[in-house]
Amino acid sequence: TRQCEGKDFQITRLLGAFRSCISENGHILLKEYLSGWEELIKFMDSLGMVFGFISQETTTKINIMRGHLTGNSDEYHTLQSMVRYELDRGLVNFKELPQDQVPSGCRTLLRLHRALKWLQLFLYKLSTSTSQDNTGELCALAYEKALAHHHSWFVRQAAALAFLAMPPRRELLQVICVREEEEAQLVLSTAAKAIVRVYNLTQDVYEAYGMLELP
Ligand code: 1PW
Repeated sequence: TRQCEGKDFQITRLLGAFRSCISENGHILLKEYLSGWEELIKFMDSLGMVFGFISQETTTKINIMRGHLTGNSDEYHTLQSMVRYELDRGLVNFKELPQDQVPSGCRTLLRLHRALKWLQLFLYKLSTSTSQDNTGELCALAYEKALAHHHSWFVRQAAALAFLAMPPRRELLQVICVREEEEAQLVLSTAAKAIVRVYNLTQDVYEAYGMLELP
């Protein structure tokens, strides 16, 4: 069994990161946002090899963002400052990019943002689920609703395979480090609510700048 300490995935850490990534004036702090994603990677990795591809793809996106943050920590301090910076410099990539160029922060974060909707729906479904529910099915439903239409056929097949191999609910709750049913419901719905706030604030920014469809 898992120890639920130290380097293992902890949902409280995920919650902490997605809570603290909202600044007082409602801006999204990128460093905290990315640390939430890093915790999520640990979650996916503890679900086994079949999540390897999804986890790898996510890591690639996080590394692109880290690259931007490293060179220009002021410009990439918040989502809002990043959008302003990349727009001012013409760095957003409103058109398809040549393979050898580093994708923009706006374009890369949009991928993570869309995936966050999936996670949020999944956590919500899990919070209202019972011992009879199949976690893979819940995950697949959330994916179909939130994310599948943004993905290629190939990626959708890989996702479908991963869902088939999702651990049963009891085991999954252990991965999340909750033992009691009531605790599980509370922790999961709290996390889903925290993520929905981050999602909505981010969505507003992308919408305001007409950037919801960056290629
Ligand atoms: C069980 C918990 C589920 C929570 C998962 C949240 C992570 C979701 C990441 C999805 C990644 C799927 C594979 C990636 C495919 C890429 O094609 C896609 N990337 C993302 C992050 O959606 C689009 O990137 P691209 O190809 O336009 O550069």
